[in-house]
Amino acid sequence: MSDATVSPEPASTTPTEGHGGDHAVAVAAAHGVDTMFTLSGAHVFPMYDGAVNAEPTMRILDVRHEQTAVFAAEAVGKLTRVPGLAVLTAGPGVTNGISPITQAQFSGSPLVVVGGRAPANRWGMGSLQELDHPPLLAPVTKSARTVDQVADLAAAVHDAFTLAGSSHRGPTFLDVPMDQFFDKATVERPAVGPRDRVEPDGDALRTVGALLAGASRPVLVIGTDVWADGAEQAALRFVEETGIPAVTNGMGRGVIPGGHPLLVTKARSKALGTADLVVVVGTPLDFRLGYGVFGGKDGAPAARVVHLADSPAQVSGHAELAASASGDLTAVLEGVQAALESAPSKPEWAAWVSDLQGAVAAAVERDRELLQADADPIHPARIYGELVPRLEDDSVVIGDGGDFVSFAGKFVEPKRPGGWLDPGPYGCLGAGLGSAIAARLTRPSSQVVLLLGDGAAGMSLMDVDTLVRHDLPVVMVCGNNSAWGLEKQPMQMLYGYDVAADLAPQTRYDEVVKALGGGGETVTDPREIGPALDRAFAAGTPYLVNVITDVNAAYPRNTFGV
Ligand SMILES: Cc1ncc(C[n+]2csc(CCOP(=O)(O)OP(=O)(O)O)c2C)c(N)n1
Ligand SMILES: [Mg+2]
Repeated sequence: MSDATVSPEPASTTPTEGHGGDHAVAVAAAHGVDTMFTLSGAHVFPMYDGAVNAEPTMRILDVRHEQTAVFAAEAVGKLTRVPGLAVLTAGPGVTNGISPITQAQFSGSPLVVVGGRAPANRWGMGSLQELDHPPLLAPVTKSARTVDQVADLAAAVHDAFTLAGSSHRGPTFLDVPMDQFFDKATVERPAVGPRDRVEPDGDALRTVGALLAGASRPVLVIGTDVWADGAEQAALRFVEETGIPAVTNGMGRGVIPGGHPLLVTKARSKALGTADLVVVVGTPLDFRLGYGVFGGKDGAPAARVVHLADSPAQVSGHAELAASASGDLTAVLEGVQAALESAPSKPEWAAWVSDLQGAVAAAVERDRELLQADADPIHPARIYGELVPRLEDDSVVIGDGGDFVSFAGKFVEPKRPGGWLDPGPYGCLGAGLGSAIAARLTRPSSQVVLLLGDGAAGMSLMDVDTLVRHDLPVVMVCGNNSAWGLEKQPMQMLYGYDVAADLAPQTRYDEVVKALGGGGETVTDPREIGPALDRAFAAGTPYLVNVITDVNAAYPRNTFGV
């Protein structure tokens, strides 16, 4: 899988004979796909036959639960910015994929899902797994359709990839009746061209430039779509050349490298609370950003808000905006920068920046104590105190869990973009193993670290079997507080008691991994975390470090996301 936005190989434009799977695989390959993620089912056998007979063959990565197949394909889309491909059998295969498909819709991840479907010539007679999928999928995809004729399949797959990979990105779904899938047709396979880029409106960019030129305490918020749209270099230039302080979230993390003097994520609350202008680029103004209401902290007036998005429909409809612009995000950022630089007066932000840098330094100092905590039982922060210094610049870090992953968000500041995967605004537990499979495949020489809450671990750990069968070594770290911690603490706060929040004490998830053919160990002494991580990185097999942590060391949060 290449990190490309344009297919390297146009498909053949001379008519080609083949069954449905041959055509679908050829078109997917022309769009840059080299792996399909799947779990077996006869309804989709033509896809496998197409993959086996393709030249070159397409890799079939078979998993133990369809959610893992779709989470893996979604993560391929996030990591490579080429839509990932999941192939799900009819009925339960498709319905098992619905949560991760929805997650892709919420995160704007490019993803194509091909489903099997009961045969058309028996429709209504009650054949096995006969379910009409598109009505279920329509609300959570960019498009969901049945391809009724094998002769239409190549064009339909082409459309599905084009739509999934175009701003604002997201999942597309199609299913194919079994009798048509196995049938043959001679068709022209569509050629794949470069992706359309939408030019932003020049006046809108000039308005944003003027607002910035008049601001005394601006902040730039950089979100997932900056990475997804390939605008990470434009964003870094914007920050470095204008001197604006920046906060990152989602896959925007790493666009401004950890430790950069203009990265003020660690002083986020002060930055967003006392700014006079907040420019948000490439992420919705949702609960993660206080619904787009900024300023007001320590007596500061409300901030003006600018929303820059990859497409018009992404511009916030609920927030009160001083200005907005949409289109190709490189063009948006370059246009705003040019407008700012040609403004008659140069804004002076140095004092504001140094104020925020002071707050960052204070936060780093406060964090130091937690990161070195030698409490017994182990404080989860200590795990990050040991992990972060061991991370290489190109590592891929994946979070799947509650509080344990919130701590990761606080302490892990990626050095490069495209190396941080979290569930995004849908917040679906269970993405971990699928994401790790995708990361290992697409970043073969990088460290891949999967951070698992013990609750989240239970949702996908069986797919360690997939890591083992396909020889995909990753390091898993389980923050094992024997509870659904992120739910236990709020329930205690609201009711003074909790139910349905405890898990069995100190479960040996490392033994589960060993039973499936990987390695692992349990750690109860904080001094043993570092050496255990070293063994995990050196193992060359899937390896889980099961760290028993303090259930009372809850993440200090001030919002439950509603
Ligand atoms: C599929 C799904 N089910 C339930 C939830 C609700 N939920 C959010 S965080 C959380 C607790 C996670 O526990 P764990 O993975 O052990 O992490 P911890 O908070 O204990 O660190 C739960 C149940 C969810 N987000 N997704
Ligand atoms: Mg837990």
